[in-house]
Amino acid sequence: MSKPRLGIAMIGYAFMGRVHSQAWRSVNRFFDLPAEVDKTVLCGRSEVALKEAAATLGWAETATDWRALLERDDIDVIDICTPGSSHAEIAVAALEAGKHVLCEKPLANTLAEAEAMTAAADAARGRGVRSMVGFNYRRVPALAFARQLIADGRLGTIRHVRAHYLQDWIVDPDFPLVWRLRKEVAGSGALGDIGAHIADLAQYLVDDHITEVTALMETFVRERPLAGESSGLSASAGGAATGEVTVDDAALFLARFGGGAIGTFEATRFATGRKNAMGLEINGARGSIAFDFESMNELWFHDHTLDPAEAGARRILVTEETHPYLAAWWPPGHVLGYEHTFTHEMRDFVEAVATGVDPRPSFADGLQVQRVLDAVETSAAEGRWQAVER
Ligand code: SOE
Repeated sequence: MSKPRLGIAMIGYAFMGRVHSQAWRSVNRFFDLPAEVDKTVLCGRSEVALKEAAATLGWAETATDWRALLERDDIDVIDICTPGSSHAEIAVAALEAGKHVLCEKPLANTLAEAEAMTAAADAARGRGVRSMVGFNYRRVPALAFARQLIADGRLGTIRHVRAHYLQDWIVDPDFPLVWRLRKEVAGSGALGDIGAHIADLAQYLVDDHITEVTALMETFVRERPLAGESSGLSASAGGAATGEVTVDDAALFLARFGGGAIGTFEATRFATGRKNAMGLEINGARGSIAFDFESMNELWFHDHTLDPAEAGARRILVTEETHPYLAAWWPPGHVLGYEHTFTHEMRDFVEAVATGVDPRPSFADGLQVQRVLDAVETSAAEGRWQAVER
């Protein structure tokens, strides 16, 4: 008997659009799911670029008007892969039209937008309409396994969470003023783009909420060359074609968790030499875990209950078929990559939609992250501890 089908319309086809396309293409090839996805429509603004992208990424049709997609009966899911400035408008309209929504992180550019999106998701849930925010790193097998270890009590009471996300792609002051460096499009800089990932992951792994923060944010390079025609920015009068950077280059914050743990968080695009170094170390009374995305198939685990003569952190290669998601892939030791985390994300989303349950992270989870980001910005601006509202 043929399986139910889910028509996908994806809005945006840059980095996230490309990796989502790969995930939509592979999810039913590697996971036996209760529904099959069709890559039905790729939606964007530029007709020519769109058609090339649809051919390359394997989408059946193209569209330049996302609102028209909400009227189509052959579209079941709206996959939002656009910059944060359009997340709220698209997601709220799609949910109200009865479309399931997968929205890239961060959920929104402002707390108000995230609250509106969460309210729309709550209302839509009552009509069986599902929504999820794309914190893909939750689906790194080593991190899903770490969460299991923590949930099983193997670390005991959590004392410390130490998280960083280190990149260096804008260290060169001549790197142009792309959309990620403009507040009106991105909402914030390193904080919302990569700080959101570690704020979500830390809370997810320890199953606890950040309750207050104190923060420092910095913008090292405040003027950059305009990013060309696509920037939509006009050259400054008379001078060289430069524009103002209106977001943070780096954000650091200390945090308290509701259960008593304390945390240190660093998100920066100026960690010269570190390309996508997202890492965490979590210390508990009975043990610790440590992870670095640049070695994403490995988890370091220290069991403090062992005889000190035999204790110490050991490297677990998270590629056994008993590890999360691994049964779908290769034999032990044949490691996975960044793209697989998105296939896992689509797996969980499709299964949830097809079986009528709410996927995680929900928009409410995304709102909690947005509240942390908002508190970090307030704290950095006012130089004091800031509570994270619930
Ligand atoms: C930032 O450059 C970025 O592309 C993030 O936006 C993604 O969420 C992260 O997975 C990789 O780095």
